[in-house]
Amino acid sequence: MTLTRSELEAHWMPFTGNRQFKQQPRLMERADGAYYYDTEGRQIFDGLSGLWTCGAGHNRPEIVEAVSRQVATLDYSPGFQFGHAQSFLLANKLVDLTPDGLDHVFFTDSGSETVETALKIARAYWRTRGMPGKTRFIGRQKGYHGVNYGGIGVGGIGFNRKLFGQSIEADHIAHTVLEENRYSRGMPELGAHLADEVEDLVALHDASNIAAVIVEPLSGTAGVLPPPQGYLNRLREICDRHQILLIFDEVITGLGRMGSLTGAEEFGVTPDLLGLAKQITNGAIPLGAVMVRGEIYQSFMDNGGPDYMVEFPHGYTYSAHPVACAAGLAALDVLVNDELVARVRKLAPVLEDAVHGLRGHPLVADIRNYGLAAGLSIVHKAGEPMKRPFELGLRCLSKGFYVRWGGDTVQLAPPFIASEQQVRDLVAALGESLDEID
Ligand code: PXG
Ligand code: PLP
Repeated sequence: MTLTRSELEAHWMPFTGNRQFKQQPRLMERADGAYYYDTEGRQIFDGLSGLWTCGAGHNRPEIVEAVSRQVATLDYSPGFQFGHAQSFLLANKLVDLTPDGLDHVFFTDSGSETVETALKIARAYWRTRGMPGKTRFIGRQKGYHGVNYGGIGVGGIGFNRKLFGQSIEADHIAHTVLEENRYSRGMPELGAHLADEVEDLVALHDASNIAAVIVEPLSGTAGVLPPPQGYLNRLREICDRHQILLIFDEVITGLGRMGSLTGAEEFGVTPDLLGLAKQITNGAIPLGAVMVRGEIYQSFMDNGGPDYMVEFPHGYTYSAHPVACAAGLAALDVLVNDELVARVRKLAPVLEDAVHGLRGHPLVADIRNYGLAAGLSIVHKAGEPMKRPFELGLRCLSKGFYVRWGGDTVQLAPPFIASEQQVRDLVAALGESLDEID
């Protein structure tokens, strides 16, 4: 189906140049496995797994069936004061798949809600412990934690904040992109010391005023920034020393992309709260989750008053939506049964070798990768800093490859089910596109 120019007007599209899009729309019609098919009948390789969501490939029959069955059986059930079995089964599965100690799950509908929920749990937890002064948050430059007010407060991408005025107050430690680490394969060597900036903020505010540090173990949106060796361990030590909670936002890194079930597992550091979304349903239905350490949950239970009282006044109409939970159960079964995490580990060196083959191109300023994710920084065009990545995206599309562009970066995150040849072809299309722009 094609739409006229006027039919495109009403929908104000998210994170999109609406004026350009509506002149030159890019409309997907259907998808299958690692491919999209657009309204012009083009086959397009999905080089970002949707928006980092669809690692198991599109339209998985197991997920389609589970969703269809659930929507026809129990389409909705009140999430407050009532329950249904799927959410408990899914919570148990998530507890099994994530590091020991993360024993409870609070469901949300997106990554942004996951972040807001984690921030609220952190502050409220300290109140349950009799430390109401611990309210400040520490985020990181270049961090992306969704688009709601808490998330942009702790987030560190100026473009996503500057229009919106006052948010929650937060300090930001330095990002981990260092000149000396350019073209690192996997975790860069230098930069663990950057975690020590948390100590400076403790000296400034005192730990009695700080609730939590929140980071993405690997920053995705900012252009795939893997953590420097030892950095996350150092953050964990500092947080422990000062009784500050550590939150990992694993909306992108969670559930396979890093070559382990979580970034926490891959990098060997367990946070107090761990946020998931995206891959949790393989993108089929919106769902997010906050994984919570046992002691935190218990503190709410112990301080909740009479047992009919609500211990945590928080939740969304669609928290633990039955159809989303059914999708989640099916998607996690696919992830485990098809051994997709092992598949990521196998493909990661293929992507690494291919993408680092673009080093030396005059328009490439840096290349980074980890697991099945890679980011390239593109040399700015004088006066038009974000133009080249956009042009690259369109060039790749014309060759039948979808990649993500944003800021001064281009990102690749192919589906876990991709073949080695498909991964090489994706990078080759990007290489050709680099040759075609000025
Ligand atoms: N935290 C992190 C670490 C994320 O990557 C969110 C929170 C917010 O999730 P929702 O579901 O509210 O969008 C995200 C989302 C991209 C891209 O291409 C990344 C995200 C979303 C859309 C595009 O880098 N990250
Ligand atoms: N606004 C109004 C007027 C509402 O009644 C509700 C929920 O009942 C919300 C916002 C929040 O919606 P949700 O629970 O889907 O986040």
